[in-house]
This record gives sequence, C-alpha cells and structure tokens, in this order.
Amino acid sequence: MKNLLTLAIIILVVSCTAQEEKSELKLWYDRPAETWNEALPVGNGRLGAMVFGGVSQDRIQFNEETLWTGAPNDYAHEGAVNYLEEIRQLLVEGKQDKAHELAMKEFMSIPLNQKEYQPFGDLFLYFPEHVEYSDYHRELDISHAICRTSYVVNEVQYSREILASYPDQLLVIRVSADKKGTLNFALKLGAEHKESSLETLDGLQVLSVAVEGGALKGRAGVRVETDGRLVNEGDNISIKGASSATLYLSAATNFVSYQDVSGDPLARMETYLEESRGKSFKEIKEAHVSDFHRLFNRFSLDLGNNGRDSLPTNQRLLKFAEAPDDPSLIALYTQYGRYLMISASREGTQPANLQGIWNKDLKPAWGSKYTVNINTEMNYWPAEVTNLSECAEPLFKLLEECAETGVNVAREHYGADGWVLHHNTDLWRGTAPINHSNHGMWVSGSGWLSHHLWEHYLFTRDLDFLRDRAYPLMREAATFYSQYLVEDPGTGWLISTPSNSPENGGMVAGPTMDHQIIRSLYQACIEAAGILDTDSEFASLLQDQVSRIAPNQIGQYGQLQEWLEDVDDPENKHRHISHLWGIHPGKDINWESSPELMEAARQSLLFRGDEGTGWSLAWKINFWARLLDGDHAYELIKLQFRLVSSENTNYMGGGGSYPNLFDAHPPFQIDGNFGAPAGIVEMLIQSHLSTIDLLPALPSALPDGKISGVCARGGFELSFSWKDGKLQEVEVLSKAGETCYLRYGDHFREFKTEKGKFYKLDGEINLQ
Ligand code: FUC
Repeated sequence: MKNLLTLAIIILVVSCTAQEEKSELKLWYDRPAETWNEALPVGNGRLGAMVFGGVSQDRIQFNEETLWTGAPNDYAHEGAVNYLEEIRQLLVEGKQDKAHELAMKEFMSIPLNQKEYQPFGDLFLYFPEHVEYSDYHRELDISHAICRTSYVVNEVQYSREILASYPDQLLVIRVSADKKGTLNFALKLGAEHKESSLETLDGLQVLSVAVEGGALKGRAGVRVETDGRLVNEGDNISIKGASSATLYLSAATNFVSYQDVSGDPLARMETYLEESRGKSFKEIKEAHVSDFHRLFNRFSLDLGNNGRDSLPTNQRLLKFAEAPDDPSLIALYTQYGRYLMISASREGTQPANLQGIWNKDLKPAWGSKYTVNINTEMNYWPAEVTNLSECAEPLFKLLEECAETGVNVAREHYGADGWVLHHNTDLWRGTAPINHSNHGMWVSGSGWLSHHLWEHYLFTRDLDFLRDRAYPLMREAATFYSQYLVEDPGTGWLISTPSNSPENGGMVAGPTMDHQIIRSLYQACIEAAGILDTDSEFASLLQDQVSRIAPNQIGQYGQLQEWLEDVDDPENKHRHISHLWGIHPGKDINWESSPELMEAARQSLLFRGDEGTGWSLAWKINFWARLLDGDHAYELIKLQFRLVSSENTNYMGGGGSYPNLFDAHPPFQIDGNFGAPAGIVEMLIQSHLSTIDLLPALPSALPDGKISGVCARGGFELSFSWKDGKLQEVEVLSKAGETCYLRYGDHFREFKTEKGKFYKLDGEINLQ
C-alpha cells in the first residue's frame, strides 16, 4: 500500500513537472524587458501587473482596476432634445458642418470628455550585487498563470515567481536562491501620482495615492515574509542573508460603485493582506493554479508544432514573417487571449477596458476606457465560444449600469423612453455623446452590447438569465430605437439619424451599421419575447418596424453601401469597416439567405484592403472566416503577428504584435488580443446560422489539428480533430438537451440529444 502511494506521488510529481516544463503554452525571452511592451502581464481581474524581469533591478508595474480620474457624474446634457430636430433637418439639407457645429454646442456630453484609467504604482526590487549574470530566462507560463525570471550569479541560481491570485486577491512574489543565505535584496513601492506617500513599518510598506483632481484614492501595501533578516533602510525594506522571501502585494481604492466612492481603501487593502497571513507561497500558488485551471483547462487547441517554441517569443514573431508555418504560435496566441481574459475580467470585477487592466500612463491612449463602437465588444468575442462564459459577467454588469445612466440620456437628448449608450463609457458609466459630434454622435452602443446578452443566452440556453437579466435590458434598448428612428423623407424607410458610421465620414442620417444592429436587436427581442411568452404587443410593434428599416444595399461598385446613399469611395482604406457588421458579429447577411449581399460585403472588404490597426486586422480575420475564405483569413493572421517595435505608437503605421504579444494598435490596445483568437476559432467552427458548421474556413496552412471544449450556440460543447484538411472524429456534449444540427462540407446530421450526454461521430459525421 505504502509503495503504491509512493509510486502515485512520484507519478504525480513527474507529470506536474512535465506539465510545467511544457513550453508550448509559454511566452519566453532570453533577456529582461527594456520597455513596457516587453514586460509580461499577470492579473486577477482586479489587480494587474507588468513584470519586467530585470536583474539588478526589477520593476513590477501594477494597476487596480477602479483607480480612474473623475468622480460620480451624470454626463447627460439637459435640454439637448430641443436641438434634435434642427440637427436632423440640417442633415436632410446636406449641411453636415452646421450639424456638427450645432451638436457641439448643444448636444454633447457634460463635460465633453470622459475620464481616464490610471496606473497605481510600481514595486521595485533592487539586487545591487547582481551585475554579472548568466543563464537568464524569463517566461510567462499561461497554462499556470505564473511569470518566472531566473539567472545565475556566482554559481547561485536566483529565481522569482509572480502570480495574481483571484482567491486571495493579491499579487504574490516569491524570490529565492538555490544556496542558503545568499539572497540579499531591497524593495520599495513608488508611484507617479502627484499626490503619493510612503510609510515603512516592520516588514510592511504602505503606498498612498490620490488621483489628481478626482475622487479616488488608493492604498497599496507590501508585506514581506522571509527566513532572512529584515532591515528598514530609508525608504527601502532590505532582506539580508535569506534563502527566500515572499512578498504579498495588496491594493484597493475607495470606489464602491459608479455612484459611490465612500469605501475605505486602507481597510480593504489591509483585509486582503491580513487574510493571507500564515499562508505560505505554496498554499497560495496551489489555490491560484486550481482556480485558474477551472477556467483555462476547459478548452484546448492543438494545431501541430514544428519546434519553433525553442525560439524566444519575439524572435518567433520575426521568423513567422519569413516562414509563416508556426501553427503552435497560432494556438499559443489563441490561448493567450483566453489567459488575458481570465486575468482581466472575472466575476465581480470591472470589464476589460481598452488595455484590459494593464496601463502605465497617467494619460493613457484613448483614456484606456471603454470604446463601444468596436473595442469593448471585440474584447468579449472569445468569451462564449472558448468556454469562458463567466468572464463576460463584468460586461453584463456594465450594461446594467449603463442601462441606468442611459435612461436620462435617452430622455434628455432624444425625448425617448428606454436607454441609450453612445460610442464610449467609463468607470462612471457615461452614456452621452463625447469628444466631437463628428464621431461621438452614434447611438448604437446600447444595441450592439445588448447583442452580447442575447448571444450569452444562445450559447448557454440559460432561461433564467434571459428572463431576469437579458430581456429587460434588450427590451429597453429596443424601446429607445423604436421611438428614435424616423422616416426618411427621400425613401420612406425608417432610418437612424443623427448618427455616423464609426468613425468614417462624420455625422449622417442612416448609416448601414446602425440599421443592421437595430434590426438584429429587434429580431432578438421578438424571439426572446416568444420564448418567454411575454410582450406580444411590443413584439408586433418591432416586427412592423423591422420591415420598414432601411435595408442593406448594393452600390455602384458592387460594394455593400456604408451609407444610405451610394457614396462609398473604393479607395477608402479606413480601419473601421462598420457596415460589415451584418456579416460579423451580426448574421443579417449570410451565404444561406443573402449570397448577393455576401458578395457585396466581400467587395467592400477587398476595397478596404488587409492593412489596419490591431483590432481592424482581428476583425478582418472574422470577416474572412464568415466569408468562408480561410486562406485570406490566414493572411490577416500573418499581419497580426507582424512584430511591432515597442517604441512604435503610431497607429497610422498599421497594427501587429509587440514582443510580449500584446496587440499593437499601435500603441497597445488589447482588443486585437481577443478579436484574433475569436477569428481563429471562427475558421474552425461557426454556429450563427441554423447549423453548427465544422471546419467552415480551414486555411490550407493548418491541415492537421484538434480542438476541445469549444462551445456552439444551442448549448453544445464540441471536440473534434482533422487530418490532411479532413475531419476525423467529433464528440458533442449536449448541455441543454436541444436537437443538434451539424454540418461538415456536404454532410448534414440532425439528431436529438439529452442534456448531459456525449455523442460521438466519425469524419462524415455519422453517429457512432
Ligand atoms: C476608436 C478607434 C480607434 C481606437 C479607439 C480606442 O476610436 O477608431 O482606432 O481603437 O477607438
């Protein structure tokens, strides 16, 4: 018995070590990060950190997701509605400049701009004795959510591990030496906020910050446990003659909700630190890894491996540009997207903003807030399909809050019921039009985001969610549009005005995208009302409007028209391609019911060209997947993997990836890190129409592979493999007991399922 137990333990240890050694799911480098875009991200949804892995000095730059500029504020512009008709009339008369001007004066958010996400501070570690070193290695192990740095000085190996624990709500750093008593280092917290101070106690340092001119304050504390000696030296805590030290880093703010900032940051910060007292690094790490695995391990993707993971990740990107045949980099990138989602968006946290939760700048690009004319939505594209449904919860919470603030904006700006969200929101849930009327006047943020609620239902078939949370918000979003749409004097169609086609061409009447979004929302509401057996009168009102909303139109160049009038410029290379919303993420336009519109969409996409910012490239992967052209989608993957120098912050130069695989907008913007994985999966499985389609847009560069735990609408979870471009085996788990409609090439299979049961099929989708 005892022998058996020993054997079992040995097997367990060996297999764990083998797991940890597996390099496929690692980003790794042979030198420290010199810039932020080389540093590696960890996060627990609330706290995020960028780890530089320096030798004589390490920098761990950290964030707490609720530290923003500003204070609770209702951004609505009282009385804006009095100018609505005049703005509409100016557009009818073709006086766009005058319409912009009047809207700037009378219609925009108060204040005009929303607030910004802030960095919190830095934890610096100083190792003055570590100058000459060898065997340097740093990595981000995304299958365990641990970042490691190691090197050798004077024949001693020094190692650091850092993780962001969701169960313990801390960043925890383990510093160790493999020879007893050889670890000497100092640490210090710091911040760039004008108002910041440090207090150094016994084995504890506390950093206080206050955001300039705003309501938010933060406290961070680092507590040290070590087998060495602790000495306070000026602003540093020094650790001497140790073998190891564990640093527990906690941070909190006074933010309670978008209306309430009465929290006590010190008490909160201390609570997390106190709760970790007596817990060893090992214990915290085990709880962290098992929490992370619960989400991460549900899905896997194997596209083959040709050994390029032996190259540092930045060099691997360079190599991909020369020889784009590194399938395990594509799998790594897909899983990295899932890693970033689990690290940036967990139940009870804020949703992932433009930079997830990782931001170093007091003046971040676009405020690192929530832009909802593509970016925030894209952040959540992989959530349902790659089996991370719970990670979308913060987005639903944001929607619920915007549906509160958006009521006043609907009333004050449009005299309408329901709620509306324009193209941006922030921590304070601003919903009014911001920045400039030439792009801020766009009413479809609420409609697009509501789509995510419906999609959550389609994937999970969670009826309680649909009844209690999704439908009420969808209904009120639709209520707004039902009162806002007006009859176009020229065509008689119902159109959206004033609005714009993000962010192309300024304020107009009747951009195609709005109509696609509103029509889809109406259709979802009608279906939901039917399922819930409610609101039949409202459903028929929407049904009547659906048939009157301006339709998709094909223009003079065979393109899908971006606007009501046929004025598209075939030379226009704008990064936004909003009128293709109807093919993705919408499904208004598809090969089954509207092939001629699909052709027109393809023409528009060809005119726009492949180049773009990070998210634009990522969206195009999804478009080409929906157009069923996997090889063209693969061309976009190549651009997404284009290595962008960490110095490059000019978005007009085109997107790609930074050395740490962060999406280069440029500068860094996280949307592409989520949009591209969603697109990669969209090449392998689609379920937006009446069937689940397997390998619908498989690129010839990915002939062999296996995907497991991928989700499809209808409450299904699938695993399947392919070889030489042909489907091999399929397993379907039915989570909702619905009839399954599968399609692979010319093969079609329909079968009834029972909830909780697995179904096996062969490569021609015959049930086994
Ligand atoms: C929209 C885009 C920009 C950028 C910003 C955050 O304004 O047009 O490219 O992504 O959002």
